[in-house]
Amino acid sequence: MDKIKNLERLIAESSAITVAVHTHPDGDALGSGLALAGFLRDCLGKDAVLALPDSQPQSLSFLIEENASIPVLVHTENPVETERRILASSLVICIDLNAFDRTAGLREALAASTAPKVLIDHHLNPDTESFDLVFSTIESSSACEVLFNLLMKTDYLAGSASRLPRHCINALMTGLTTDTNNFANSVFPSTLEMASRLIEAGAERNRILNSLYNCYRENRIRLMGYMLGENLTITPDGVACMILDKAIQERFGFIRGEAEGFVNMPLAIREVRMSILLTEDDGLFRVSIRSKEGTSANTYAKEYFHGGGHELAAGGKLFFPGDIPEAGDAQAYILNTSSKFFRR
Ligand SMILES: [Mn+2]
Repeated sequence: MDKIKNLERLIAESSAITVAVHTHPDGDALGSGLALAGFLRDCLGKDAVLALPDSQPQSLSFLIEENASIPVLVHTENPVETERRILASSLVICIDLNAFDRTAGLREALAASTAPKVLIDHHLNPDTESFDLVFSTIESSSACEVLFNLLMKTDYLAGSASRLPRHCINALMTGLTTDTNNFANSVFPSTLEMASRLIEAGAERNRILNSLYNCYRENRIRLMGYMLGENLTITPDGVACMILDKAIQERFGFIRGEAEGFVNMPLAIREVRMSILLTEDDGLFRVSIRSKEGTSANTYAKEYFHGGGHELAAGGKLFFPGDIPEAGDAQAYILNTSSKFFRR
């Protein structure tokens, strides 16, 4: 049976549907999750909710506010109700993640659910075993793009983006914009075609850009200046490294998500081949890695940071004690592992 028809049948047979996304939700996770839940509710009349492992960063609160008609359950705030809802759903759709592992507190309930499970994603190595139906396109800018192409093929939309409610159109445009770093990375012909069709259908791009990029707290810009001006180091191999430790976080009143995008900036330096941002958490650093064509951020993340991701954009973790004795040894670890990495 045609996969789209299969998805439409699963949706038609379900009343309570839960859409789930990855932990520390970004613009693509929230945008695709809200657009899908919105489509299911407003276009198909389903009882659809969005389940988040934890809440969104402040900079994306505008998306939740603009989609206020969609019920959102946050596991860290309301674990019992969130898990109960997942277990009571007759269909579960995971979007913008490749495995249950990426959903932190939602993981157990997702794995325990006996409902049919659908995956819609663009990450490498989807865990196809855990799902009944998988729509995974690696050659795609974002989960929003994979979702958009699916939605366009449904009987309800029949190729017409303008039949989507405005809040869905804006949510899709938001994820498309953030996952491509405002159309700088991972842009395929289909990406620009989607953008064009969304704008034609009424996407409010100027307002979205303003909400995304011109509404930060002053702290973020001061912190950015400090990280690039004082903290940045560059190894002889062309690996740029910034370490946002607890002391710096305190000094700048840092809140989670506020360093979004910092890791891309050192790539602007000609000699830099790869850029790494370490953000200290309890007993570990969250590691974000970006690379230029010819260097695999994904391989480096896999080999040294228990992580992975896309070829030029990946992430992982660095534990202490464990990978390094203490937080202060992070810099030496980067120097060591990156020089090994480039001398293989
Ligand atoms: Mn994504």
